[in-house]
Amino acid sequence: MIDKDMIGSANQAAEADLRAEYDALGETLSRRGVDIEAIKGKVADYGVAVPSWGVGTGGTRFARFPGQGEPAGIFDKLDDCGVIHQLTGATPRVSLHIPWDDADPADLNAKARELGLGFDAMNSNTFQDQEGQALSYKYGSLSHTDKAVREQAVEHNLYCVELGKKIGSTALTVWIGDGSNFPGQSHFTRQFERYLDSAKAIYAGLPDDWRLLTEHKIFEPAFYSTVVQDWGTNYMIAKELGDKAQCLVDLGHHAPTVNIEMIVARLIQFGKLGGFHFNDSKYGDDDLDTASIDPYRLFLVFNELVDAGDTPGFDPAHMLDQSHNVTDPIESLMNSAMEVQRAYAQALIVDRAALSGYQDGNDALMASETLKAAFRTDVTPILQMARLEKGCAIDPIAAYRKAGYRAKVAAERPESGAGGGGIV
Ligand code: LRH
Ligand code: MN
Ligand code: MN
Repeated sequence: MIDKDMIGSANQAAEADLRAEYDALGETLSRRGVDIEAIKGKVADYGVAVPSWGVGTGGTRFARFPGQGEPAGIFDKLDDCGVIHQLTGATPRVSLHIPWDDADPADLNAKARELGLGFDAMNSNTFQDQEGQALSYKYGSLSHTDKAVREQAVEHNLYCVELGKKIGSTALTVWIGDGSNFPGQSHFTRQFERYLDSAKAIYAGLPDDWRLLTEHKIFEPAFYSTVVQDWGTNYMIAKELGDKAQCLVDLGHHAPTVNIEMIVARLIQFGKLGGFHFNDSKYGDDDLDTASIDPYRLFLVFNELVDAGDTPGFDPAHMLDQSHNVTDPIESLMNSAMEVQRAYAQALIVDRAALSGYQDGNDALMASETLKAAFRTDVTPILQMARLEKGCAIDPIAAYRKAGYRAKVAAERPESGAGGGGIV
């Protein structure tokens, strides 16, 4: 963890300027009828989960260039996640991926307690074969033509639930790589029927207070067809399974021009928005840092979430899902968590009464400008003040660099191999 005194002294040096900027923003917002303290309170209460797999350096299909001090296993990963939360105060939970993060639940709980972290949704993995695994997922998992493979995949998911129950998780996220690479290779309908049967078996093993989040993805690793390819199929799955089943929207899993915020609105309207994997992309499932390519789109997604506000039972899981190839993953995850908070704060200051009026009056230009007015507002002082008041860093990246955490763990952790490509 980072030395508290170091965070304190860095904050002290920046505090006077921050207070002046916060007060100035408070006056601007108050002229617009917005109470800055209320926004700050909501931002302070907000949390986005970090993916355990995001703290290691990712790779492409071609290569992986590891950084220094890569986490060697889940306990190192949790240490890194602890640092992210200590500095930002924005990431209280970690989302585990099994079997990558499989460990004794007592040890996981002890480590999480020590770091002040909790666990978010469990993620199953039937898109890779693991050492010692009886049957291969080469031709699919939950939708495989062979019943024995499907059963193995179902069992794995139930195992994730069992582990999750012991560490305080209440959701299972299922993403599969099933699909086909050639026209004719798979019978679309029979394949989807098999998937639904398997999903129902998982659903049947879900505790009452759990949710099953199914994640769609347009393509990859299957390139011709994908079983759970879009939000329409995902909605059918959630509808077919029952109330505990909802859809997970990963921002990178859509065709480039798809209107994701509208998908979000549709799923909210029908009670099926279960959660997010935040990231950003230019071409496909690039898993780039959240808001690094299109911050406006992230804002528009949050605009829908805030608009849905207090809809009863509306509680989507918020997670990052990223792969960091050329940056320090801890820095990228801190930045991304702060970008998510920023989009949330900007969405909170949208003048919703005015927007509604412009929508009803068909004033397209002013409706758009109303959103832009919020998006153009620099809410950084709100985020910084929320962090200062929590004892986190006003400037997490600067504090992290000053603390020399990466060099410290590089000296303690074994060097990780370059390897030939990664899956995320
Ligand atoms: C698939 C995905 C899914 C996986 C993660 C590693 O592209 O987004 O969420 O579990 O990446
Ligand atoms: Mn994802
Ligand atoms: Mn993905």
